[in-house]
Amino acid sequence: MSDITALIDSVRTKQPLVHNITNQVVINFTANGLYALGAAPVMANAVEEAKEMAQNADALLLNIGTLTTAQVEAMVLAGKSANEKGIPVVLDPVGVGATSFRTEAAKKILENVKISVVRGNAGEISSLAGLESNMKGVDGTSDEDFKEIALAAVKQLQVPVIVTGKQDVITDGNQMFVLDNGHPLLTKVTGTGCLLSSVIAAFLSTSDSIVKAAAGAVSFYNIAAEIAAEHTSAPGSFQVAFLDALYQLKSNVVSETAKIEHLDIT
Ligand code: ATP
Ligand code: TZP
Ligand code: MG
Ligand code: MG
Repeated sequence: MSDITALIDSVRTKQPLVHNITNQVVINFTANGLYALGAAPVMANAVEEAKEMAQNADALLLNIGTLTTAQVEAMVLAGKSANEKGIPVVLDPVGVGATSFRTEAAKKILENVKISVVRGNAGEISSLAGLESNMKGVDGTSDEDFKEIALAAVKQLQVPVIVTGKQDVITDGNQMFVLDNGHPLLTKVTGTGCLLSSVIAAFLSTSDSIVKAAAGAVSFYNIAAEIAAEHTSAPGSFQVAFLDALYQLKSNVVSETAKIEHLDIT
């Protein structure tokens, strides 16, 4: 897709500020990843400032990975504020289905905030769609086909959905992208899904098409992982090489390397 080049260039020119309300595991990695690719991070969790910070941002990321009751309140306040401003809001429903607290929190956020896109692994998205899911903590799988899971979730939630894994499926119910880049080492470093959701938020802030921006973001991210894996085969050095690749990866290389299948499903 040739417009991926323009999309990546516009993110790097605009340097969008992503307001992250995210989990304690991935705060540092997320901030460094956003800086590396050319965006900017701010982490602000407090109920007292969530609304105001969202007004300063270009995109909002809500991630339920290490949730507290106060954080759910902050997410709803920030989400409503982002909706008023008209900036994109990405929901990463980490571990949804693993506990009823997470499931109720995700439901509350989806009921109160207009979410631009939900991104999760197959288990998480299956759980939101009301399908069978196998959650092992925050890692989730499903025996269902990723395309079916994504379409069931869009139908259930009425929100565009991204299911990530070996392949990635992005759909709003009208168009579908099936992506085939990436590397298994991404699953050996915690927070790679969480950072991806923040990267998608950054990309959404520079585009009118949610599904196209998401396809560009996921392709960019997964090609950076492929390049990082050319330099190492172990998780610790991969994490460092991956941040470097996010920084160095040229937009035209992404266009040339992206494996994207576009399906019209209307
Ligand atoms: P989990 O909680 O199971 O780790 P997650 O939220 O971290 O899930 P993943 O589905 O692991 O999210 O996706 C994170 C990134 O890793 C995505 O860019 C995805 O495309 C990529 N990815 C995941 N599994 C593979 C794989 N087996 N091969 C290639 N890329 C993968
Ligand atoms: N536990 C709660 S949040 C979290 C863990 C391990 C990080 C999950 O990150 P990701 O990106 O979903 O692998
Ligand atoms: Mg992961
Ligand atoms: Mg995750």
